Amino acid sequence: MDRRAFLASAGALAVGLSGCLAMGDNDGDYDIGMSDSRFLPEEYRVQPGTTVVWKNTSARSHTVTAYDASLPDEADYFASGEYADEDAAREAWFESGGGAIYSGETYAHTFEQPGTYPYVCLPHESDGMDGMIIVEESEGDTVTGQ
Ligand SMILES: [Cu+2]
Repeated sequence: MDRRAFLASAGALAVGLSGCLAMGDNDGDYDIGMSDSRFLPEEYRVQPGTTVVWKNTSARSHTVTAYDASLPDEADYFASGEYADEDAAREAWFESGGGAIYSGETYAHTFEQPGTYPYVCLPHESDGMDGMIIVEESEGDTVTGQ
């Protein structure tokens, strides 16, 4: 293999690896990254009792705000800033930036009840920055995208 061919294949490998990183494999201190306008990965599967950690890996501020109308029965509401419900979280964000997760900061929530948990980033809702946590009993893989 000549040098040019080697560099080309090494470049392809690097692209492949960064694709994996974008799906949620990372240095281990968080589960879901927040880029400029996306949760990565957007869909994340865990078993009941798992604590999920979001980290703002961008320069912009974000929130993690559950859609409370869509949560499973008996599920705890969750939002960065620990607001009691979605209305309170929205009001706090739009009045004073409440619940902001600044660059480099993390937010964590433990999911006990099986079901699906759609959530959104309030400042980037119109950009489609939303995600889904799926909590289910499983013997298999707990992470999608592998
Ligand atoms: Cu955002």
